[in-house]
Amino acid sequence: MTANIVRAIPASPVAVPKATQFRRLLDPKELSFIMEAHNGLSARIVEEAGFKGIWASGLSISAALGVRDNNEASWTQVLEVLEFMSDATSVPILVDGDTGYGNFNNMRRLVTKLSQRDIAGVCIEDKLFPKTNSFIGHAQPLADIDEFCGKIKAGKDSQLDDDFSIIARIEALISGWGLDEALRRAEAYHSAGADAVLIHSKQSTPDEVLAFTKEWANRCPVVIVPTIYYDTPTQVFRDHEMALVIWANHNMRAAMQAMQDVSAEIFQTESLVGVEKRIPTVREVFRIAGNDELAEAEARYLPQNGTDYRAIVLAASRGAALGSLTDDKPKCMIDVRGQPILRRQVGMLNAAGVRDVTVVRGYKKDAIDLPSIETIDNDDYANTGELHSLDCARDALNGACLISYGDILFREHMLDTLLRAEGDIVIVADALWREREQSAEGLVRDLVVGDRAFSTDYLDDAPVRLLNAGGEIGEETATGEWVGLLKLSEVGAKTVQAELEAMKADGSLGRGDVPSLLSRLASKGQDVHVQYITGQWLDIDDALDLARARNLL
Ligand code: SPV
Ligand code: MG
Repeated sequence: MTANIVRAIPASPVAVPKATQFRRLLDPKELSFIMEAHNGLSARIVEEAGFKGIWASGLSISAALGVRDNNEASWTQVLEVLEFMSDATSVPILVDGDTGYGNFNNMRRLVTKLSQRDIAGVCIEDKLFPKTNSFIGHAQPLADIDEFCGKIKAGKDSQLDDDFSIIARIEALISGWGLDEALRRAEAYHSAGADAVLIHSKQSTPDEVLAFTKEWANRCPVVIVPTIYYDTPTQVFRDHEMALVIWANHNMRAAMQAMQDVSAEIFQTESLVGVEKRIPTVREVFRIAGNDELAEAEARYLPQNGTDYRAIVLAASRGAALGSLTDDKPKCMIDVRGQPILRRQVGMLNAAGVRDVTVVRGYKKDAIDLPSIETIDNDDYANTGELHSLDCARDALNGACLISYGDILFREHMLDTLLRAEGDIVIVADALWREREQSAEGLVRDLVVGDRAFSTDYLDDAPVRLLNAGGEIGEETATGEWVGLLKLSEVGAKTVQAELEAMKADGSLGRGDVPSLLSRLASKGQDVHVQYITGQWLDIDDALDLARARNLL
């Protein structure tokens, strides 16, 4: 049994085995239906539609592989398709096994392999290998009854699950041998161990099938394929106590029509416009493929790195201390060695795996026109502060994320260190802040106080907790300077969201800055970790900073 397979639609741990589920569908007391599928996608669609079982049609699998229904696909190629179908679904699959791909010996191997792949049952037809589809030509030769019974017995002796089903398909009506021959064969196959008989017909009325079921009187369950007598009301099948109806090829035919239409239209119009709205979205493709499960698994099993984070860059302010350099653009767009500061930062984020970058714009917003960023506007930037900008980006603040000022430059290792740091809220602070030259007059540094100062001790890697942050901190008590970059886990982002709401409620949000939010969190006992760095970053506040930036780079 393939109990360990990871399914995109996981089977419930207490799921009834597929072979047992299928056996229940063969109970004549209630008419059941199985629907054709021919690959993993169509199998999953059948299950999602509500069907309790799947018909792995030989005709459809062949057609989907671009070959004829004449055993042109080898049985192992069919087995490969079945494995995808079985892994993609949790309802049982009945396989169209054609004639068993050879004699009793081929049948033995087939049944064992199907059982190993968690296929619930196989239907074999009493014709000769290589088979031809029953709806082609007339009077195809039938298998010798005894030889076919031997095949059924060999199959039953080879199944690995007691509930695996072998269904004997009787072609006597289709080949023109009549009702008596069909009944004779049904009796023989039943005695040989078949779990059900499939009585096939290519008449446009159900009469001969109904005549068979009446005579047969449910000595074992009856399965039908009403492809040609499709307009028979389903109640008729119920009234005749049939067990199972196979809707045999309708997904393959529907897909063909859809593909023919869409290919013709795109070819003729040389455009996608006419079809885009009437076909499933790419997002729907991801959904049905089970991408959500993969995302959850990645969060569980992959080491955390930048790809789990998005970034919110606060870049709404002008940066007036830079004078005329900011006449036509915000300071984050000032060129430093051939690139705007923000472009450098976004490049750094992208290189660390953070692809999803949202920039909050305000002053001269149209100048922020970098490719591959999302933008959100704080149009009230002149009267509001950083926290209002952050609040504008609250939709992006709904999972693991980095928050960065738009005017800072740093080296790659700083981002790596931050991404590796533990904690739901982690801020980066420069322990060597005293060595940095003071920025322009009147510009306040974002000093912070951690519960421990930076240590050069190799063994000291316990997290440092933030005690306080913000403008009022004296230089004597500060242990670092916040560089304008922090990291939030999903939980941390929720905490920050909640604090923003609280600040909105008490009126302190509007002009608030990030340090004021951090100090509120710290004072409430919230764990905010401080990741110390030692220089090698800068924020661009004035012309002197710009000169330093050139040296840093
Ligand atoms: C199939 O679906 O391949 C079948 C059923 O064998 S039928 O085509 O109706 O014979
Ligand atoms: Mg077939």
